[in-house]
Amino acid sequence: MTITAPDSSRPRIVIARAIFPEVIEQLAQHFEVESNQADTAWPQDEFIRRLQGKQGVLTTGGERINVALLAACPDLKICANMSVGYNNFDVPAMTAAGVLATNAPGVLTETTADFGFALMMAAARRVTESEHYLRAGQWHGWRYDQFAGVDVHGSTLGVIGMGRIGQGIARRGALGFGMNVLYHNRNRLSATDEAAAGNARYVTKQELLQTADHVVLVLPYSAQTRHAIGAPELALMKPTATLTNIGRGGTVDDVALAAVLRAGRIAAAGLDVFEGEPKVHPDLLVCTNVVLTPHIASASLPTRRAMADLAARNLIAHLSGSQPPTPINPEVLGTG
Ligand code: 8YV
Repeated sequence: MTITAPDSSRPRIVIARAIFPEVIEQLAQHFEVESNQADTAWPQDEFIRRLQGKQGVLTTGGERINVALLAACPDLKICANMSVGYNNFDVPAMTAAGVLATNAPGVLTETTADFGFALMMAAARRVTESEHYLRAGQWHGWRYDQFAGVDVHGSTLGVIGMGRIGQGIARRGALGFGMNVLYHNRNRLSATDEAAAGNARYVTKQELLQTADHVVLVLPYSAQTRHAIGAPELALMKPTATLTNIGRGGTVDDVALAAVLRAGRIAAAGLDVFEGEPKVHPDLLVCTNVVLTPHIASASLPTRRAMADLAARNLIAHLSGSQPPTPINPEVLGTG
């Protein structure tokens, strides 16, 4: 839908998915806006067609910006992701084409860390499994070991992927639940950041997997992190441990995970992201000891609004020649 009468002097942008009407109104004050408020997923060829002749696009994290799209859309100057993850962007190709990539870091950290903690606790204490049992009318009385789970307080938390969100989870664990915090990351944090993250201790991935009672993954997806947790890694975990993933689908081998869950080789898992989502592997769907949520870790209304606002600020700044707040490839700035 076109929001305003076309005015060829204003930059033209596409909003790839439904977002807050107030944010669209704000963007329409600056741009000719074509917006997918119907929210039906555009196939890639239609997405490309709609981006032709446009200078900007607001993406939500799922739309692919690749070499073919960039070649077909030479007017494009900026792709603003309304997400912190940006594995939907081919950043080197965007840089080569002089197209700015921006994401939405910071504004979703605490909300996403809250959810990671909730998912971990739900897995450890069997919250959804026991609720399904109750709703199915199967609850006929108390029993000493009914839905007995594993403790969170005082246990060892292992965070793999210690960016802002990972550090937020570590803080929650240490300060709120007296957890001993281990982490593994591409780079070791500074001593100050380790102290702020609950005196987190940097360990190898192997030590973390062997020692942690609750492993939480907050990894971005890349060729390097694909199946970072597969059968060999799962085999290292304690039989009483839980695994929670709020990073990206594909960092865990879902088939291998379903196999260890079914076998009771680990206690439970909590997954907000999946390989090939929104499809979820059928082996996971039949496991009772996994909590499954539809990629909602950042989904509080104020946070989603802040993410959309930040994407809009990036579009407005870049297309009006000012400094965008959160560039991914700042080397593009000043070259056009
Ligand atoms: C988004 C996310 O909602 O920011 C991210 O990286 O995973 C979520 O907060 C998601 O990317 C939307 O596709």
